[in-house]
Amino acid sequence: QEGHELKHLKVDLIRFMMAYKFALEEVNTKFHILQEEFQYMHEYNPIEHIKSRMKSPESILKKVKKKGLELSIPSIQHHIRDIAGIRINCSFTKDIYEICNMLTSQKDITLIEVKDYIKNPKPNGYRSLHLIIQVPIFMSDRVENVYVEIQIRTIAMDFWASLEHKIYYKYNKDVPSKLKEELKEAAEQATLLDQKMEKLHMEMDNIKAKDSIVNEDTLLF
Ligand code: 0O2
Repeated sequence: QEGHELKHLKVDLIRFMMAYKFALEEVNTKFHILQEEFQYMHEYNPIEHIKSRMKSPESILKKVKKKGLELSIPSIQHHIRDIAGIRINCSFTKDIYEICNMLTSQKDITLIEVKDYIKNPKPNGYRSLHLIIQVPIFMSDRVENVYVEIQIRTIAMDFWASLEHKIYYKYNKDVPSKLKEELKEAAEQATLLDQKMEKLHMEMDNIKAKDSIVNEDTLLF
C-alpha cells in the first residue's frame, strides 16, 4: 500500500515540475518570436537578452516555510508563483512596456498581477517591471494553467540588481547603511543613464525619419 502511494507521489511530483518546465519553454518561444519578428519589421531589437530559470526544490521549500504554507502540491501550485521565472533585458525603458503589452495581449496569456517597480521603485532603489501570468499547458489528458513570473528591466536596471543581490547576500541581508546609501545613489545614476540613452535613441530615430523623407522626395523628382 505504502509503495503504491509513494509511486503515485513520485509521478505527481515529476508531472508538477514538468508543467513549469513546459511553461518556461512556451513563454520563451513567445519572446523569441517577438524578438525575431520585431527585428524584421522595425530593423531594431527591443529584447537584448532572455534568461530563464526554475526555482530549485530547496528554494521552494524555504518559501513554503517562510510563508507558513501547507506542504502539498496544490498549496505550492496556488501560492508560489515564481517557480518558473523569465528575465528579459531591454535597451530602453519604453521597450519594457511595449514588450509587456505585446505579451499580455496574446489570447492564451492571462495577466494575474503587475508590480511596477519602475514607476514606484523600492526604497532601496530597485527598479524592474514584474508580471505574474498564467499560460495553458496542454498535457496528454488535461490542460494546466501554469504561473510564470516575468521580470522585464533595462540593462542598467539589471546591472544594478545583480550587484545589489550579491551585496545583500554577502552581508547576510544586513548591509551597512553607508553601502545602502551608495547603492541608492547608484540606482539614481542608473535611472539618469536610462533617461539619457532613451533621449539619444529618440534623437537618432528622428534624424533617420527626416533622412528617409528627404530620400523619398529626391526619388519623386
Ligand atoms: P530569486 O532567487 O531571484 O527568485 P513573492 O515572490 O510574492 O513571495 P515578493 O518579494 O513580494 O515575493 O515579490 P517581488 O517583489 O515581485 O520580488 C520577487 C523577485 O524580484 C525576487 O525574487 C528578486 O528576483 C527580485 N527582487 C525584488 N526585490 C529586489 C531587490 O530589492 N533587489 C534585487 N536585487 N532583486 C529584487 P526572490 O524570491 O527574492 O529570489
